[in-house]
Amino acid sequence: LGDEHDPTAGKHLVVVSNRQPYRHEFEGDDDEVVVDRPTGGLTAGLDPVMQSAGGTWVAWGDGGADPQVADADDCVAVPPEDPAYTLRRLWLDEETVDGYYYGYSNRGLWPLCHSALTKTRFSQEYWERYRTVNERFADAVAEQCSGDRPWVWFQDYHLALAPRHVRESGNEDAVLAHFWHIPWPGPDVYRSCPQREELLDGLLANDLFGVHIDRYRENFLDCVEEILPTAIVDRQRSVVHYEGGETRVRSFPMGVDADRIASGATSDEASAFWESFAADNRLDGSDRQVVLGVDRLDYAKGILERFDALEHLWANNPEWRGRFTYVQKGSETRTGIRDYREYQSRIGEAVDRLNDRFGTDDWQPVVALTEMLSEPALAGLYRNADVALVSSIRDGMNLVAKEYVAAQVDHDGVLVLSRHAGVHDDPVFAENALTTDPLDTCAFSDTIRTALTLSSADRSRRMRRLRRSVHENDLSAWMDSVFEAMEDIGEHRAGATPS
Ligand code: GDG
Repeated sequence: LGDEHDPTAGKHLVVVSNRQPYRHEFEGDDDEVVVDRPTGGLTAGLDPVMQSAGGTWVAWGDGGADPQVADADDCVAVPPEDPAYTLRRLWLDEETVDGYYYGYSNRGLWPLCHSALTKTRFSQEYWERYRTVNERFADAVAEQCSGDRPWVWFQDYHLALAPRHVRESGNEDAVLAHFWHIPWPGPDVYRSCPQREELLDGLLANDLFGVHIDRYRENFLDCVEEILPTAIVDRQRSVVHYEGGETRVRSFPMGVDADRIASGATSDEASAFWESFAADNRLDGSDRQVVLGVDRLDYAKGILERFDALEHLWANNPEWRGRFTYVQKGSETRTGIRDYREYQSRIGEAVDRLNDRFGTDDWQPVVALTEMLSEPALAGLYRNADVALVSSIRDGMNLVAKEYVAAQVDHDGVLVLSRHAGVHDDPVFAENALTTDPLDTCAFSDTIRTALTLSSADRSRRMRRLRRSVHENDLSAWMDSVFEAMEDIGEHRAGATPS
């Protein structure tokens, strides 16, 4: 956080998220407890804040299906070697996880918010589970709320109902904030949700509701206006008055830990990873370029559309065969859901198809990398990629785009960016990345060719502007702006009701 003022100082902070920052597992014959550390993004960024502020992090114990783990204490002090805050775990059985996580959250809300209505399933059973889990989260939060005006910060779409329960369990004074990491759709899409009123009712118990960009903020206000007749929307202040409360709706474009990524990119581990990867895939010692995609294998990321564009490029421009290799770093995700299993197997088929169709004795067009990489290894991959493709059909922000930029310490890479990723709403990205529409195969393929032929001066000019912006608007600046908004709400409330 900023040097001069730390808004979290002296606050009792409760962070609530589906995933936990530290995962405790039993290993070996003597059941030694091994602790997984937070990696990347929000969890790694918030962990030091929690370590200095103290407080509690409430999360799903993930691993609770294992009876050994389920017997573990609900609360554990973390980090293990120097305990600074409490991790409160909720143990969820398999049926609950199926309904709350795979069901309502990821077959209902995820496709709804990504406007993928044909993939959206809402069942009464999913909804019941989602409600119950949200109540359990809220109870755990309420137990942890102490002191004067505690701060509670909810993360994401798994927890839309919890704020209302926390508010109603005697926490009128708590400052409740929520950050929604995925898009918020317009009313035309949102009204397809059978529980459209209940979800908004839950979220409007927050004092602050944050999304990545103004477009989602406007969509949210449009939905409230259409769906909750008793809510009053003040467009000028971007505030909703509802059920006696006031919710400020704000956009906070999330950033990445740019310094950490840049130092990862120049580390020995990054070079060692890259050297061996390049040697294994015949990328070293040649002028063959590298085009990279890094994604969870999710239909919202437009990965199949990317393969269509690559196939179009190599089919129609044979002179480009052998001149670049496409590396797909992909992590399996949500494999408990059929749509995901099918999507992931279609990606495998596309990789084989392109390699069979265009591959030669000394060139493999597509390299699929499925292992989870360490942060420095990933940064090494980003640094050495001449072009990165981000082709989301819809995406809340897309941190991969920002990480690629942060790792470009040599300023010679080009970012090809879908106009449908939240990050594209940032004018610096819109102007300095090459914009593409993943659904327009022909144009997408042309944009990839343009990226591969951009002059070195143009690459450098664009990348320098992007890097400046990614450093100025990094993860800690993002957290600062959320905490400052919470502080303002707390002060406003203190002024209104002196304690
Ligand atoms: C949601 C929203 C929003 C991937 N492979 C490895 C690895 N990763 C990391 C990347 C990046 C993260 O996964 C993916 O983040 P994204 O932002 O691209 O996407 P989602 O997972 O869908 O995240 C999204 C985000 O929330 C934040 O609000 O931007 O729109 O959908 O950080 O680095 N990390 C490591 N090894 C890998 O192999 N270490």
